[in-house]
Amino acid sequence: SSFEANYNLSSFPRNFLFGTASSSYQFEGAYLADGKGLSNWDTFSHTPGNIVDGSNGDIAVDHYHLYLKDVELMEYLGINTYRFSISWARILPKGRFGNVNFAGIKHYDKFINSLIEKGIQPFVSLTHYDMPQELEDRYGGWLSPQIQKDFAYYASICFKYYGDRVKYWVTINEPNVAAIRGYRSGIYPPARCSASFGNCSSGDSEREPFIVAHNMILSHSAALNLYRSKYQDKQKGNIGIAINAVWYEPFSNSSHDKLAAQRALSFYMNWILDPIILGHYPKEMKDILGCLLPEFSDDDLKNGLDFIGINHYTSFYAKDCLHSKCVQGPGITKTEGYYLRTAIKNNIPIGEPTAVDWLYVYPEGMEKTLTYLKNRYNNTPMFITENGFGVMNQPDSSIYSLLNDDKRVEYMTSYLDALVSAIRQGADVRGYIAWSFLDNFEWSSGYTIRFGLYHVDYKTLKRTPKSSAKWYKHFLPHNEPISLCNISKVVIFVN
Ligand code: PNW
Repeated sequence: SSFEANYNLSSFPRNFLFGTASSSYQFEGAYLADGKGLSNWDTFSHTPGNIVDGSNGDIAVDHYHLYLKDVELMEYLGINTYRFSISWARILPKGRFGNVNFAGIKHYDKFINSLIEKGIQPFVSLTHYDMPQELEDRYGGWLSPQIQKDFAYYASICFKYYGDRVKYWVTINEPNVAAIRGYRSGIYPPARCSASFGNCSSGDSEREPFIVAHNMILSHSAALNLYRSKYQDKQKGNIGIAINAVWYEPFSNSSHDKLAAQRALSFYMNWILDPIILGHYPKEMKDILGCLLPEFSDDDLKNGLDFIGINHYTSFYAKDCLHSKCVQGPGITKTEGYYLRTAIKNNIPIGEPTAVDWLYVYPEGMEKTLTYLKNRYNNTPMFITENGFGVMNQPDSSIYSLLNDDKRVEYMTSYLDALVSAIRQGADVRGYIAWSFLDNFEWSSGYTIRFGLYHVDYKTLKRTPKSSAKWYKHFLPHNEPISLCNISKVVIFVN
């Protein structure tokens, strides 16, 4: 059953950004090249047992070396924005405890210029799950308030060298996912958790995610304050954060399940956005967690953000576990907000299941997330910073079936349709960025899951457009080069 789109290009606002996304560790490879320091993900993926197929991002899709070819593929697509992240350890191999690595500075400088020359706006995250390993070793990374100083220092270097050309900054990618997976379930570095929550016993799953998220929120704030006070007037860019947004439907019409769905949204998405935009943690969290939740002092948060980046893929049901008894399982503790997350109701999944265990196709979730955020945050400008569809790379998957990704096209069409519905209801959405540009290193799943619009042959690193790349190209307008008039100077590095 193929999906009929109720939209076309004219359904989107003028100057709407359309792009594809990536991240440094998942794409770059070159993990020791040109003075780069080790990152937490280098350490983690080099530790046996952490990645399902035993792989790592040492080479990944070698985007570090192949970036000029990749920009040609972007030009073919006709995207007008490209989202990527800077590798912190490439810029500051030892954080603020060592020197700036000018080879790293130069690399992104050249990359940004090559995008601008093709009319593609760089949409840049400062960290996408990665940080110099040095900061983990010295003081425990995000667990320590010291990280705020490191992050602000790193941000200032990026603003200084790239801010003349980068008009969209994301401080931190998915603080909620990084906190939960790094410190509750322990499936991402630094792999900390309590034994009852995961496969480790090094941490405290009930406390650490909240400490870490708190330091991330304060780090966002520190970088943002710096940008506002020293750079924004001159550079005229926008700065925001990208959260992972799962939509939650109440499991039933009962008021308890409706409240459970509210808690689920608050314990995941509003956890990060409420403090930044409204100045305090969600009430549901304070009521349940009490003093487990750190507190802000009066002048910690004041400037908020310019836009909300939304990484949205999927939806679940939330079932109450506060008043009703739930069978022991993930999600139902105090720490997690006393709700059971399930995709199945009366044997029927919330949407079509996919090869990715957390991904169900439920386009309504896109529309509902956007209208919910519009209402909660006074229609702050929003970008979909990620949305995409993954398939399993079976050992016997034929290249034919991987290239003919009609399911991905159907997924994107239906989610764009839902996005247009939200715009028609007044949501201020300014861009849509698909995850992902190329197949890449999918974290703990290694290379077993493919999210790309382009197929990558991991032996030859050859990129081939899938049906989805051709469909996206066909849909997008012909690209106009960005006028260089507004850019103070295009720095071409002589080092
Ligand atoms: C994102 N969920 O993470 C990441 O930002 C990307 O780096 C990653 O490759 C991509 O999704 C695909 O997995 C997610 O629970 C984390 O719905 C959690 C969820 C979705 C995406």
